[in-house]
Amino acid sequence: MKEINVLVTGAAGQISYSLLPRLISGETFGPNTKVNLKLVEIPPVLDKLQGTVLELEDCGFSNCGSIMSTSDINEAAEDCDWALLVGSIPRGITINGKKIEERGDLLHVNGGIFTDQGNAIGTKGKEDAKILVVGNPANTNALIGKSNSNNNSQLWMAMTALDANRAKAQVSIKTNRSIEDIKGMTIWGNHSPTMYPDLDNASINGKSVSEIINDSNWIENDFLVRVQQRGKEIIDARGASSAASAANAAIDTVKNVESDTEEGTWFSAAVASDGSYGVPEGLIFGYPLRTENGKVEIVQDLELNDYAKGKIEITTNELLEEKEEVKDLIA
Ligand code: NAX
Repeated sequence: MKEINVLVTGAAGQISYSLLPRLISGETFGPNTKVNLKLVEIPPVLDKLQGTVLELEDCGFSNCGSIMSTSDINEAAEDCDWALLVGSIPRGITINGKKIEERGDLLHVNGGIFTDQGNAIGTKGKEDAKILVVGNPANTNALIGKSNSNNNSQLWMAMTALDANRAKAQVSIKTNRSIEDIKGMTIWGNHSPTMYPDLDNASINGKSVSEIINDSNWIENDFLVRVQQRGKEIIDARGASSAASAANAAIDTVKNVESDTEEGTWFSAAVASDGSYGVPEGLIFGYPLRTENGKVEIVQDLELNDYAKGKIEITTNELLEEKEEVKDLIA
């Protein structure tokens, strides 16, 4: 059996509770791959993490290899093939007597985590390691991590698959078509309320979803707002942020990167811009992506009308502002 090493931070958190079993069940990396888990938590939470480890053992999955729990990112990063960076500090927590509420403070507190993680993964991870940042603010955390990794052969991504899945779910309900029929859903830009879910370029049976729906009022005022605010809708209803659906989206992203993309479609994740679609180089930006011969590439030449370009400009500007706020953390 092939073996791979998967690092997961925030391993005792609620997303990881849904995520970890699916990494070792054979579903994500296939039935012929043994998965060694390298689980990272902050020291006060290591005991709680042990409870999760006991449960993982009790699942008895035959694809489960070794399980390491540690608070040392350097130890965990050794030879990792994948790093799923879920851990982060939530808004509202008090650190050194200061309540972390402002976006700038949150960017700094979490950004600080990603300097060390980026450095550890860049120096100790495999040369072709893939990194998916889930912890918010995901795009800017990935920007900090990638720059501190000092390693251009690894692939850094931030997760927008949950937003794409949310967009597909709304389209499926609206059009009464199954999720599998909806192809090429792009989330442009930041994983934040400025993201732009693109129905012009998404399709059902080769026809544009926005043409099928043919109701710009619904698209602009219901659909867009619902997808952009879905995280809040879930927190209001559940009293906690999305967990099962976030874990599912992380699994989707790993699968999308691990196998070549079928013809006529693409998937969504944020990667470092190479200047495509006029986005400043280096920003970690939500794009349409395809995996071809094991390599992830940005889909080129999608048509964008003025409305879409305006939305993309807003989300680009937000990412530039975030970058400016953490410039001291970027290597
Ligand atoms: P939880 O608070 O349940 O878990 C986070 C865990 O991270 C905690 O156990 C904490 O101890 C740990 N942690 C904090 N600092 C760490 C560090 N330096 N190293 C390792 N672990 C550390 O949050 P959960 O609901 O699991 O959400 C995790 C993150 O995902 C949050 O930032 C959340 O905002 C983000 N999300 C991102 C989504 C996306 O689509 N990109 C959607 C879901 C989710 O909101």
